[in-house]
Amino acid sequence: MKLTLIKPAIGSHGRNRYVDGGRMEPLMLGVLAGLTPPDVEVVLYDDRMEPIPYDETTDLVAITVETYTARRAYEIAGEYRMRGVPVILGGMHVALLPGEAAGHADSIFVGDAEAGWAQVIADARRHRLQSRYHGAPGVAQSAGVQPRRDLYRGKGYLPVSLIQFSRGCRFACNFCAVSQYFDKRHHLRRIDEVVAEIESQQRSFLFFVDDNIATNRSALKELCHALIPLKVNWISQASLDVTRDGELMGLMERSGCWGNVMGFESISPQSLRDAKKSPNIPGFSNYQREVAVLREHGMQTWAAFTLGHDHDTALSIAATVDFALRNKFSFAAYNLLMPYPGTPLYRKLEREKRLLFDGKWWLHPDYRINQAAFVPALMSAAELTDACDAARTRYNSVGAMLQRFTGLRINLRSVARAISFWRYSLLFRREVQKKRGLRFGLR
Ligand code: B12
Ligand code: SF4
Repeated sequence: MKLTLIKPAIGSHGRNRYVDGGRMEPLMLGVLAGLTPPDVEVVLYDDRMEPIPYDETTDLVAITVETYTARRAYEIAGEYRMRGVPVILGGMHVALLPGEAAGHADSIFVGDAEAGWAQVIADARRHRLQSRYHGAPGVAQSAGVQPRRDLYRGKGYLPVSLIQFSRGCRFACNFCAVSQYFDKRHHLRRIDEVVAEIESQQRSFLFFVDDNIATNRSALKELCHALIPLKVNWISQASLDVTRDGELMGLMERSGCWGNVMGFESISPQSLRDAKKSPNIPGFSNYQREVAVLREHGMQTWAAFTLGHDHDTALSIAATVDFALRNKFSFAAYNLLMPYPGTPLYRKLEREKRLLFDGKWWLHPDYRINQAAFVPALMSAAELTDACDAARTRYNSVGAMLQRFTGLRINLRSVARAISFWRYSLLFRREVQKKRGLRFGLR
């Protein structure tokens, strides 16, 4: 039997495909391949930069789907089904909107593959694929499953190994798909298995793709203790409340943490309350304490903002950039608040009849990336789109890069960190420009 795994691209500019210069290894496909019995031949095609050979013989096509890639995933599924090849779809978007996904595939997989993938393969061998499978969200790569990293070779991914320690998050931010998928639960992998995986691969720079690696602080402390002797460097995603635990911050630094993606989301306490961003709220004082702790531990923070909350205006968005520049965050993402299907935010905007693009921006042919998909409260959708674009342009200007580079305890901490700052700052600047006007799908 032969299995074809596919990571869809986001989209294109007319006939030109957008090739993501910052593409990373698709860990979910490596894990799916790792869960597949060894007698099954597995090939992986990454639509982000390589053509898909639709006419190559295969017995089953498995596509991973996020909301951003749904339109393209359905196009690819259509191509294979036209040729009589069975297609199964899985991933976050499928779990959030199974009814929609089912209309584009022979079978859908709702949830984590660990629990039910063996059954899919067994059924596919007998040509008896069921229309729907279910795998409860849980511990990643349970039973010591290792991702098939050999499938990534030669595909030009960034030189960082993706790895998972935990899945899920205990918080319930109203815009977050993860909180819905995991129902605020958190699942930890065994540390000895994580260590074995790190030792089984070559790289010493790791990205823990945990939704919130700090959601269970004692577990993270244990992980840090296990990482110290391995002499690796790592980045991850963590909620800001981690800065309230001095012991943990010290351990993260000692274990090689260079920094985390951290959801600051907003500089307005009212917006934080509206978004139920509870890790940021207690003792809010414009993040002075949190930023001081991050600086003290030399963290190259990637500050993530969501813009378009009901108290936001073009002026408050510009003030958000001032805040980020003043604090010299190494990197920052100015994300439009997006109504992801299945989230409380989506339901609220739907109730208030504020959704644009028929409420399905991810499929709508007129939707362009980084465009507001709802009517904001205090400005027009176009004003919100423009304000976010201006924020990205300003933060990625050469002047701003120089300003944020000069953090003595952070980007100049070592030659490697300085190189990393410039490498990724220039990469993000290029990608921001390339993504402008991008539409979903390739057709
Ligand atoms: C790492 C990561 C990234 C990395 C990308 C890594 C890469 N390889 O390219 C970076 C930082 C670049 C990134 C970017 C973005 N990301 Co991101 N990212 C993640 C994160 C944290 C982990 C994904 C991961 O690798 N997990 C490990 C693998 C093993 O787990 P998994 O993907 O969940 O897969 C399991 C199951 O879902 C299932 N499964 C998945 N696919 C399939 C397919 C089949 C056939 C089957 C059977 C099962 C199955 O089985 C797997 C094993 O259990 C997720 C959060 C999450 N929990 O998914 C967000 C997440 C996927 N990202 C998200 C978003 C919004 C983005 C951005 C759009 C952000 C932005 N505004 O720019 C961008 C662009 C995304 C894109 N498509 O290009 C959202 C997507 C929401 C949605 N509804 O789709 C998520 C869910 C985060 C969130 N808090 O909501 N991201
Ligand atoms: S802290 Fe992050 S991962 Fe957790 S619910 Fe909020 S946005 Fe989602």
